Amino acid sequence: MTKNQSVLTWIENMKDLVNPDQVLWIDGSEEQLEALRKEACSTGEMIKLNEEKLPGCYLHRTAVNDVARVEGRTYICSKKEVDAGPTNNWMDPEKAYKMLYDIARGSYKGRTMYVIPYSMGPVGSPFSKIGIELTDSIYVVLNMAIMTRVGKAVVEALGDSNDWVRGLHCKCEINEEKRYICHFPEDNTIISVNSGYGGNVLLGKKCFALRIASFLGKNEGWMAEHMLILGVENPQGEIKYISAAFPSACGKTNLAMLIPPEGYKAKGYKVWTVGDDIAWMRIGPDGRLWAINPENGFFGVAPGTNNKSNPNALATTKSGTIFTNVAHNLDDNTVWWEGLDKNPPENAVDWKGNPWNGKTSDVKGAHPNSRFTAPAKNCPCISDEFDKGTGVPISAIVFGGRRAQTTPLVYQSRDWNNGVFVGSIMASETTAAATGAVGVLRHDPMAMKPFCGYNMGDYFAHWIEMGQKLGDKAPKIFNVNWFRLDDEGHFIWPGFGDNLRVLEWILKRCEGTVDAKETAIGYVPNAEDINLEGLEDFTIEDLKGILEVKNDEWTKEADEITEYFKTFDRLPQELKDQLEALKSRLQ
Ligand code: OXD
Ligand code: MN
Repeated sequence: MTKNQSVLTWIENMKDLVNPDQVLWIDGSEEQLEALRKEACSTGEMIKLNEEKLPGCYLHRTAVNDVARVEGRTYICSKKEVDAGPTNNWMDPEKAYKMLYDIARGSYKGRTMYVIPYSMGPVGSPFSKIGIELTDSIYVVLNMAIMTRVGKAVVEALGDSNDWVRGLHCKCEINEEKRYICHFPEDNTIISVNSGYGGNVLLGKKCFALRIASFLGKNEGWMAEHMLILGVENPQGEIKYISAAFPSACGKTNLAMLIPPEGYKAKGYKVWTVGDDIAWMRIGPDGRLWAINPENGFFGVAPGTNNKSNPNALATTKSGTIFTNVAHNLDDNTVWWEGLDKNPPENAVDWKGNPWNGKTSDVKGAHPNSRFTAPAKNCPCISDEFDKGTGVPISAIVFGGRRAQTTPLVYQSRDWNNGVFVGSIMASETTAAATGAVGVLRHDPMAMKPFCGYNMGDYFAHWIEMGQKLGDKAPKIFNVNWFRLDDEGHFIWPGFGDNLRVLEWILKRCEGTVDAKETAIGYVPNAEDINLEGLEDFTIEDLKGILEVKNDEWTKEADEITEYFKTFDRLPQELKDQLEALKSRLQ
C-alpha cells in the first residue's frame, strides 16, 4: 500500500520481532471491515446484535482482569527521568524497549498482524497527524476504524514523510503482571502489551492524541488537551465555541451533547458537538485559538447513559456501534447497562459472560467502565464543522471537577495566567474510568494528569507561553462545578441540559455583556444573571448557596495547594506568584 521507506522498514522490523503468520493492511474499505466483523463473530471475539434494533452493532467482552486504563503500568520513556516529570511513571527507554521486545517477541505466532494507517483529525487537515498501529486484535482494528480515519487515503496523505507515530500493540496473554503501556515521546513511538481494553490499546486516543501529541504540541507551539468542544448557537444563528476539560467520567460526553432546556429550545438555542474527549488547538491566522477534535467517534461510558441524561449519545449508539462489557439481553439480542432504564432484562448474560437476571441478581450486568464505540457522524447534534479540518475558534476554556464543597458552580479567572493556575489546581473525586479507589479526591491539573506526555511543570509553562502568544485574543478561562452536594448528599444543581444556563453566562462574560462579582478566587456571577426560568425545585437562594466563595474553605484549599505544588520540580514562577496572590486576597 505504500513505498514509504520509514514505514516499510519499521513494519519489517516489527514483523521479525513478533513473527505473525500473515500481514494484513487495513485499507479502510467497507468490504474488508465487514469480512473482519464476520471473522470476529466466527471466533466469538464479537457477538452480532439484533440487526433490526441495532443495525451494524456488536458486543465484545474483555478479559475480567482488563477493564480499564492502567495508570500504574503506563510509562513515559523519555531519555531523562526529569522530562517525564513527577506525575508520570518513567522507565529508561533502552530498558523499556528491551523489556517490551522480550514480551512481544514471537507473540503474533499463529495470528495476523493488522497494519492500521490512521489519521488523527480529518485526512490532510493542517491540524492532523498520522499514526500506524500494528495489532493482533480484530477488535482493535474495528474500534480504530470507528474512532479514527483509517486506510488508503491516510497512506496517500503521508506520502514518503517520516512524520508519523509508530504504535505496536500485542495482546500476548492479557497478563496483568506483564501489562505495559509505554510511550517514547522522543521517538514518536507507543508500545502496548498484554491488554485488550480500549484505553490501553486504541493507540490513537489517549496514547497518541494526548500523551505523544502533548509533547509534539509543546515542541511545535500548539496544544493537545483532554477537552470536549461544543458550539452554542443563539437565536440569531451565531455559534460560539467552548472547550472544556474534566477528569474522566465527570460528564464530558453529556456536556458535549447537551440538550437545551425547553425555554431555550423555544427561543432557538442549539448545542452542537464538535468533540467529547480531545481537542487539538492551534493559533490561527487571525490570532485566535482554533480547535479540532482529532477523533472520528466516541468511546463513551455506557452506564448512566439514558434518554434523559444523554439522548444524543444514546441515539449515536443505535447503529454501527461496538459495545464493550455491557450486559447482553438474550431475549431480543440487544444490550443493557445500569442506568439505561428501569427494566433490566431477566434472561441475560453479564459483562463477565455469566447468566444474569437483572431483576434478581445483586451483581452488576455491565461493568461500571463499560463502553460504546460509536461513529461521530451518528450523533444527531454533530457540528457541521466536525469533519472540515479548519477547526472552530474557541471563545472560552472551561475547567471543572467533581467537588462536593468549596468550589462554586462557576467562576471566571482573573486573566490567562490566573486561568492556568485555576486549571493547575483542578481536583476531583475519582471514578471508575481508571483502576484504583473510587471517591478519593485527587489533583488532576487540566484533567491531564494521566495524559500529559512530559513534565507537568513544563506543560504549565507551555500554557503560559501560549497565553503570551495569544495576547488579548486569548479565550477567557472559567471553572465550573456541577457537583456541589447538600447536607443530605444530594446534588444541588440540576445539571445536564440546565448547564446551558451557566454556559450562557460564560459566553456573555466573553462578550462583555454581563457584570460579575469579584471574589478572592475570581469572578462569580451575580445570582440574578443566571437564567433560572423554567427550573422547578431550584430557587435563587439555592443558587446563591452554590455561588458562594467561603474564604475559610479557600484558605484551607490554598494550604493544600501549597503542599501539592511542592510535588512539582519545574513549577513555573508564574504559578507560585498566582498562589501567593490568592493567599493575600484571602486575608
Ligand atoms: C476516557 C477517559 O476514556 O478519560 O475518555 O478515561
Ligand atoms: Mn477522556
